[in-house]
This record gives sequence, C-alpha cells and structure tokens, in this order.
Amino acid sequence: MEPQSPIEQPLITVQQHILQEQKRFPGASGEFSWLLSGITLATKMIQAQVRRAGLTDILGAHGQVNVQGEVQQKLDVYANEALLHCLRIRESIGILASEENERPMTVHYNSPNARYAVVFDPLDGSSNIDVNVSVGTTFSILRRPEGAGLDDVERWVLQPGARQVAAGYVVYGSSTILVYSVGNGVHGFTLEPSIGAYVLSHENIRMPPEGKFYSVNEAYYDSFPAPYREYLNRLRRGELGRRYASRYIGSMVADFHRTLLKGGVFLYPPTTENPLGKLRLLYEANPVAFIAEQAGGLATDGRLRILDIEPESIHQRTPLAVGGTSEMEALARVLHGA
Ligand code: AHM
Ligand code: MG
Repeated sequence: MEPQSPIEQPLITVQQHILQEQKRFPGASGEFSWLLSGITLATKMIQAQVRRAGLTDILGAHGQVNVQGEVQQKLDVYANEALLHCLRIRESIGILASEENERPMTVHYNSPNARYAVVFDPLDGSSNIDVNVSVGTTFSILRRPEGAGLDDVERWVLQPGARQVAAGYVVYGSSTILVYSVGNGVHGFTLEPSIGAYVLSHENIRMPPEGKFYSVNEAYYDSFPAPYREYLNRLRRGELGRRYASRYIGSMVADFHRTLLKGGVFLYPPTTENPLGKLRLLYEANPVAFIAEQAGGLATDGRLRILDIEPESIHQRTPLAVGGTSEMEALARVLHGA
C-alpha cells in the first residue's frame, strides 16, 4: 500500500499563486512576484512583532507625532520601517509612499527598471494595539505613468484607483490573513505559523450581495449628513427586507474584511467636523475599493465611485462607503433623494 500523505490537499502558497497570476502581465520576468514578495516578507515581520506586542517594551506611544498630527505607536514605526526595508531593495520600485511619511521616497533613481510605485498604510487601526484588537496593513501598487521621470513623484502616485495594478491588505487578527488582487479576482492566504508561509485559504472570494451587518461609528450619527442618517434609519427599521445588526471594530481593514466575507456595508461618512471623513484615499480607500469591486461589491465617496476619484494630494482624505450590491444600491437611492 502507498504511504498516505499527511497533507490531504496540495498547499498553494502566495508565492506560487503570484507566479501564476504574473503570467497575465505581458513580458513579465518575475519582477512583479519579487515585488510582492517584499510585501509578504514585511507583513510576516510585522505580524511577528504584533504577536509579541503585549510582551515587549514595544507597546505604547513612541512619542513622535506623524504627518497626520497623531502620536505614533512604536509598532507603527516598526511596520513602516519593515515595509521600507523590504521594498526599497526591489529594483522594479521607483517610489514608496507611506501614511507615516509626509513625502514619498524615491528609490532606484537612475534605474530604467523602476516601473512601480507602492503606496501603503503600514499599520492601520493602530490605536487598537494596546487592547489586543485586530490591526492591519493596506497596500496599493501603481504603474509608472507613461513618460514620468523619477523626479515626477506626484504623477506616479496621484493616479485614480482604477489604475491600480494590484492592491490588498493583511489583517493581524485571530490569524494573519493576506488578501490581494491583481485585477483577476480576490484571493485570501492565511499565514501557517509553523512553516511561516501564507497558504491559499480563500480562493476567488465573492462579496455576498446582501449581508446582516452595517459598520459605522454611530457615536458620530448626529453629525452625519441627512442622507446617511436616513440610510442608517432604513437599515435599522428593516426597510431593506431585513433588520441589520451593527459591528464596528475601529480598524478599517478588520471591518472591511468582515464586510468582504459576510457582506453588509462599512461606512466612514463625512461629519460636521471632518467633511471628508477620516480615511485616506490613496492607501486606505483605494485598496479596499479595488478588492471590493473585484469581489463583486461597490465603493463610493457618496458622489463618485472611489476608483474614479482623481487624487490631488498624497494624504488626501475621502468619505467611504463600501459593501455588497444590495446595501450599496440602497445607499445610492438615499443619496439621490429617493
Ligand atoms: P489610523 O490609520 O490612524 O489607524 O486611522 C484609521 C482608522 C481606521 O482603521 C478606522 O476605520 C478609523 O480610523 C476609526 O476611526 P474612528 O475612531 O473615528 O471611528
Ligand atoms: Mg490607517
């Protein structure tokens, strides 16, 4: 009798998957998979530190104030450095832009092979670290625009989300999961800690057209514009055919990840104090909008499709509503006065 394999199904690692996906890029030579491997390595480094957060001196505020005027956590700094460290040696990258750095970083200044910009939020939801709640990393990859020089940093980065070549996120939750898309569906890979590899766990994720939850910071309800208040009332009253429950973690990646898998809607609307909401277009809204659309969902700023917004500045904020078709169509009706 043949000896039984201890592994029932073939393991597909994210590296294998990326190599397959890369075949979609004409003339691809492995550079794109090498680029993405920088992200997977950095997020493994970050998750290792996140897992140790309660054990080491790394917990707590680092004392510096970042470009958004927020006090940085030590892990924010570490996460940013891990990504910069792992990505800056990839020769295909010309520009690196991070939530934690005011200006994008130019790398491989003279290389004709520098073809991509990577924009990221190294540790989203970082105020949740101190209380052991999920945080994450979001990333967006853009191609160098035709004719843009390396000193033309703005042109590389200020492109609408529809031009993303790839985007994704990692949630450091009860397990570590990486979700990414190169425009050919959405796939999720769970980190298998004993072998240190991301293995395919969620193939071709589809966002349910209708879910059970809405996800919003309801403490700001009174300062949302009237259509958003009306929308939440309709969800609560069961006018969409079901009575919704609410879930709000306060880490966009984690709230979005639940919305992707279970359906429903995640919102960060405009408020009186912050008419553009809180989330950042380039490295928060764009990657989740790209993933949502690739999975059959929708994302809007209340007026425009998120992926059609022409960015004007690197750290610009945008209102965001993202979710399944049924909830998003209901939102569009309210926003159009129906
Ligand atoms: P951060 O990038 O500084 O962590 O802030 C973004 C986070 C999002 O993850 C989350 O959706 C939002 O802030 C929560 O904000 P609020 O506390 O206003 O609801
Ligand atoms: Mg963030």
